[in-house]
Amino acid sequence: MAGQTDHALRGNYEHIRTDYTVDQDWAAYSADEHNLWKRLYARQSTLLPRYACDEFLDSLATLNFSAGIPKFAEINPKLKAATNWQIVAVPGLLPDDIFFDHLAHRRFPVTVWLRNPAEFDYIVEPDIFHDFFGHVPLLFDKTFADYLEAYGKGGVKAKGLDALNYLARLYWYTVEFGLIETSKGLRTYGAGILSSGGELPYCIESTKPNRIRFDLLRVMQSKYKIDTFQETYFVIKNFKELFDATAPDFTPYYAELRNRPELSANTILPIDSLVVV
Ligand code: HBI
Ligand code: FE
Repeated sequence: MAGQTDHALRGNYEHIRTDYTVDQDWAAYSADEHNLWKRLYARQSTLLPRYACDEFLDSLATLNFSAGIPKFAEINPKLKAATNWQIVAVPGLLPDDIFFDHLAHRRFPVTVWLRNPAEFDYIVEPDIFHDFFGHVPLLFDKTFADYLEAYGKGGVKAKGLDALNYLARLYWYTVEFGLIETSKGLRTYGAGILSSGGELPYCIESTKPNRIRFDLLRVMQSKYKIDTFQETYFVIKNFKELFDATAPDFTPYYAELRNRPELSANTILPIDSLVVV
């Protein structure tokens, strides 16, 4: 989930280590919280087969955390064996540079607190359901995992080049809200969608949003909405397309982007290649 401003964050940042990690106090989760997790998981599971990409579904099928809030320590050995990633417990949103540094070292920050029942359908800040259910299954996919590490390394560099806003857009339109073409039609791989009830059908079936084929600079010049369904989705052919896009050094891209106008979230350019549902 994209970073918000630092004030009034929900998490408890009192006991953070220098890298902002904390311990997951699994015993502290209440029965009600485990039950809310179960309900969230069950609701998403009814929707996933029609809208999630196979890489997500296949990975989810090998994991077993439908019964309640998972223990990070239990999933980490499996994740390490699969793609040498680890999840680290954090109190919530992190400063961009800390976040990027974790990704650059194949550590994915997962929030430890769970939303309250009134937020069953929508939450502004990433909670453990968004982070774990939405993001963790794809960390088991080698190509996607490599993309995330490359993204993190790019972010560490972007900080110095004052280009974080461009990278935040790339994260938003891929990792959070990306669509992918498959032999079965359009599917999503975006964590912000996969962990959301309403946006899963919307992103694939609604005629309202634009769906534009992925183009790196086009994505990085496009603003996004944080509190409504997306007005535009970008569509990739496969994860290798994402990984290859992050291979070059981005410095010249940032120079080019500074000469381009920022685009509103619902812009369509004549050069855009549209995907029609
Ligand atoms: N912190 N914990 C956490 N999770 C995120 O997804 C996250 C973040 N900080 C910043 C951020 N995402 C985005 O702005 C990235 O594009 C940097
Ligand atoms: Fe997220």
